[in-house]
Amino acid sequence: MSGTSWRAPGRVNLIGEHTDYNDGFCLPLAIPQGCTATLSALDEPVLEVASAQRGKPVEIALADLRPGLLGEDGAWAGYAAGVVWALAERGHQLRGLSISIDGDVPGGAGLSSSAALECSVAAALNDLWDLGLTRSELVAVAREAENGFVGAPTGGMDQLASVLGEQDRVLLCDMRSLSVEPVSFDLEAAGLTLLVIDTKAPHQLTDGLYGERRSACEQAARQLGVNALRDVTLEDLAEAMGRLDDETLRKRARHVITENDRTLACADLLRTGQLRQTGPLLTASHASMRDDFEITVPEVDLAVEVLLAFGAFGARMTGGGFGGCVIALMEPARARAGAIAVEAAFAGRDYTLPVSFSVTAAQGTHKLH
Ligand code: GAF
Repeated sequence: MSGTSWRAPGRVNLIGEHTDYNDGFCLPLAIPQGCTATLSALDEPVLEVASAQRGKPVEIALADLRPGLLGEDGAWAGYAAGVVWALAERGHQLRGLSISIDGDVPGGAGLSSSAALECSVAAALNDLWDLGLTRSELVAVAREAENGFVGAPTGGMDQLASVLGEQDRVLLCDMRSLSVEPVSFDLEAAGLTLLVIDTKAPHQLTDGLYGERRSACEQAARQLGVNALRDVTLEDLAEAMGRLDDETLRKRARHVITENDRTLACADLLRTGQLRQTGPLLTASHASMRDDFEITVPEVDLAVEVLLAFGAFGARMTGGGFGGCVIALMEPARARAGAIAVEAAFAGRDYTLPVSFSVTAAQGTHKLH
């Protein structure tokens, strides 16, 4: 049976959190961890999804494919099935299909295991069915799977990073125009490590908290009379704060407005090779997520605090929040000691032990064979 195999990466977001659905800016990098999707045609009009990390494969009659079809047990397969559904919604003719996935992005850690899955399947299907979709269309299809089929109201950064990622580059993403500028991020040349601590505090984007933050931002934009919070700049911050009638809305909006500014400032530093100097912006981003956007948890705050005490130039939570991973920009010689210190601090509080590793900026979605 002839088939095709594509690999799509997870991502770390260097800075620019919860800005994507506000039409703002973010600065993600694709990471070496990812998902491989191997697809082949089936004669029967069914979709089979199997995963090396899961038990029983899921089988769906193509005629039945619709959001809400998969129960809790099969929910993991929804990210793959959702891509097939999104293509049908765009008018593509469905054919019998077997999808086999194998991934090494830790799930629920805020590193976009779901986008890696969606993007690997979208790219492989584009190839298998010879659909001729552009990379931007792949991003859109993967995002439609997540928003329309899985039902997670996410903003599109993750799929953009997974498809367009480049080695030793971060992507400055303008989430209004969806334009992407690759910016140099050569950690080795700068003598730095990007340490990731998976705090193991679980995060879930389909639960209400992410959607709640998104609604608050939309409400703040409406009160300010702008299309999206992207339209409020740092110069307008004080005036905007005065016009919002509620303290929670003021905090949510302040995070997004200042975060957009920090993201652009970070890209400016990287363009001139000042990688180390981005540290204070990362740490300020964390404080804003903790105090204004209120999406951090004690495990994440503790990891940031310990890493800064161990010489990190900057540290912050990455991803949607309410748990997940912390990143820290460090000298390689200090990273190991920092990771051990975080473990010790977690043990002292009876938290689940974290897992640490370093990442570099890796290639985006590509064909394996
Ligand atoms: C999650 C979402 F999927 C992204 O769209 C983005 O909003 C991110 O959280 C927060 O920056 O990864």
